[in-house]
Parts: sequence; C-alpha cells; structure tokens
Amino acid sequence: MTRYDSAKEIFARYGVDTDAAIAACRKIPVALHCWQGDDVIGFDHEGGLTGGIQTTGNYPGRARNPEELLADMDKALSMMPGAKKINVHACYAIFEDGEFADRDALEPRHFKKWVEFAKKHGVGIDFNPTFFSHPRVKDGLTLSSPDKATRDFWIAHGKACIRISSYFAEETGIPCVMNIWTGDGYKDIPADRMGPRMRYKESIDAILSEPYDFAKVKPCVESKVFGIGVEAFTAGSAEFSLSYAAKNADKCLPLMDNGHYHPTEVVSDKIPALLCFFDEIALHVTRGIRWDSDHVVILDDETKEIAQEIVRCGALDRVYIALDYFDASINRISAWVTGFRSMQKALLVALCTPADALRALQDENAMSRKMVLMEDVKMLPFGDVWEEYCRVCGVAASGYYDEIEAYEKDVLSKRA
Ligand code: RNT
Ligand code: ZN
Repeated sequence: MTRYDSAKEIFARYGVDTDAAIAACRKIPVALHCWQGDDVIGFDHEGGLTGGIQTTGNYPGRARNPEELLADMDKALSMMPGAKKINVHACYAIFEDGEFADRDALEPRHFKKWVEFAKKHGVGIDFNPTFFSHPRVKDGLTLSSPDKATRDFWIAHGKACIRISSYFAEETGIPCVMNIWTGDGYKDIPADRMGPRMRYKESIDAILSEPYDFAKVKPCVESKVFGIGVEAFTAGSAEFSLSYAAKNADKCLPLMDNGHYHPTEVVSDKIPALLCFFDEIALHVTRGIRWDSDHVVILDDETKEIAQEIVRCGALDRVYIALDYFDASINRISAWVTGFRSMQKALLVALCTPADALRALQDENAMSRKMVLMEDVKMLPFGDVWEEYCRVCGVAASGYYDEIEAYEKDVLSKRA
C-alpha cells in the first residue's frame, strides 16, 4: 500500500474523494504574473518602478529583456503543477526592429510574442494597463488627474488595452481578465476627495466605452487603501471600486487584492459577500507583512482560507485567481514557483476538506462538534495527496530548489 493509498482511505472516512479533488485541482487556472521576473520594471522605459508600489532587494539575475523574461517564465512554468494562465502588464510590450509605441498607442501586434508564448504553453493571458512608471503620471495622478490632457492620455491607454485584451481572448480562445489599478492618490490630507473620484469614475466609463465582448474580456477595478507616498488618500478606495463594479456589473468585475485592506480585514470573508451579488469576481493573491509588502505567497492561514471560501462557495468557475507579489531579495524563479505552488496547495487542501459535513454541523448549530471536526481535519495527511497531485502533474513534489539553483548557476548568475 502506498502512502497515497493510505491517505485516500483516511480521507474517505471523512467523505472526501481525493482522486476527485486531484482531478478538480488540476483544472483550476491560476494566473502567473510576469512582473515577479524583473521586479515590475517592464520593457518600455529606462529606470525603475515608480508610482505607489515598490520592490525591495537586489538579488542577482533579474530578467533584463524579453528573451530573458520568457526563458525564466518557461523554467518556472515547467516546475508548477496544475493549470496556468499568464498575466502580462502593458509595460511588457515587446517591440521589434527598434520600433516604439507609447502607452496610448499600443497595438495588439506589440504583444504577439506573448501570444506565441501562451500558445506554446496552451494557456490564456490576463492583462493590465500600466498606469505607473511613466512620465505622463502627473503629480502622482492618471485617470483622476485634474488635467484633461493627462486623463485623456491614460484613457487612450486603457482603451488600447481593451483592444489588446480582445486580441488575447481571440487568439487563445480563453477569456482575458483586464485589471484596472492606478496608484492615484495624495500623500497628505486632500482638500477635495470627491473631485478626483468623480474624474476617476468618468475616466473608467470612457475606457469601458471601447467596444468589447464581455464574455471574452473581463475588465476589473482593483481597490487599494493606501500606497507608498499616497498614505492619506487613494482615489480607487474599496467603496469606490466596489460601487463602480456593482453599478457596472454588465461590463466589469470587482478585483480584491488581499494586500489592499486594513490589517484586520480579510479577503476570505469578502469573497462570499461579493458572490451574493456578482456573477464573477477576481482576486490578486499576495502576502503583506505589516503593509502591502507583496511578499511571496506561502501556505499560510489566509491563503488557505481564501481557497476554502472559493471551494465552499462552489465558485471555482466564478472566481478568477491571479498572483500578485514581487520579491527582489530572493531567487525570482523560486519566488514564482513557491508562490504558485502555495496557491495550488491551498486549493488542494480546500478540495480535500469535508465542506458539506462541516456546513451541516453549522446549520444544526452543533458548533462544538464542528470545531472538533475542523481541528481533526487539520491533521489529515494532505502532504500525501500533494505528493500524488504533483506525481500526476509530472512535477517534483518537493526539493525543487536544486533545479532552480542549477538554473541560477547556469543562466542567472551570468547576467552580471
Ligand atoms: C498594486 C496593485 C497592482 C500591482 C500590479 C503590478 O498595489 O496590487 O495590482 O501590484 O498591477
Ligand atoms: Zn494587485
């Protein structure tokens, strides 16, 4: 009897079919963000990341160009079990033959290489307009700027990104989630909070006036409580973004990033709340330590709870899961692989949890028994199911760092 056979028997006593859990887990796409590979810099400008988000660290081996980034992503993808999507930011346009197009003039053809890459891997592509790291960010503002020319530039960028998202969806046959996030805000107490928000609202309206098929392109609005340098006020606050999405549910989705709330708020609790009202929602899964620090996702309580809620709510086909973190202080391939695997582990654990039995106990108000069962479940042999999951997916279950270290030695360390 293998360890998996034994685990399967143990889970069966709790009414859990681990074979079915493994089969289900393999089908849940998690979007891998290209920006972990180069510290959120991209290819369309000189210089570093600016605009309310920040990477820290200078571990050697950052991808410096499209060839390196795609090669590193190839490597990372080969070490991940389960279904994937790739998540691309507009600043990662790949220009050929010395050509250049500014953000407001981007065209689908500038992302042809990404489509080829996605097709090679048989995955879909999610997309993000890039409203940061650019000289047209005026006084820290884009879509909410009081300056019309600035707003118009960024609206044109958003519309260009809708067209590119449609191209991704057409080419891959998989819907493209297009996330609108801006770092617009003020460092210190604003004298007008509604003005910027009204302008932000009208600018998003203008972007979404670009024609698209909502079955194929899923624009999202991502909220945020504060950012570095915009501590006092963000235009795209939680209430603003959620209200926008609710009022425009026929053309966009709310996106929650679990680094973007007050420290004792949890996105896991917000998922079922939103699912009562929205057909679909989107997530950025990250790990904040003390602030929105975007540490690599690990198998911690909140990551597990996010996965539990998606599974418990029967919402695997209603929640778009994407990763969003960036640690420049460690091997970036390892950061990608570890974060992706952590999300997959959380989903597998959730799928191996006797949710119906627990719910029944809650509904009978058998709360003591519910607590005991919840605690018992924590000690079930999830590790053996993970091993089996990785085996059927054709990747190593553990010890994968050796392979990453070899890649670091052979490839990354030569990028001096
Ligand atoms: C920033 C937001 C946003 C970005 C990416 C790069 O706080 O989380 O989603 O991380 O667009
Ligand atoms: Zn995010």
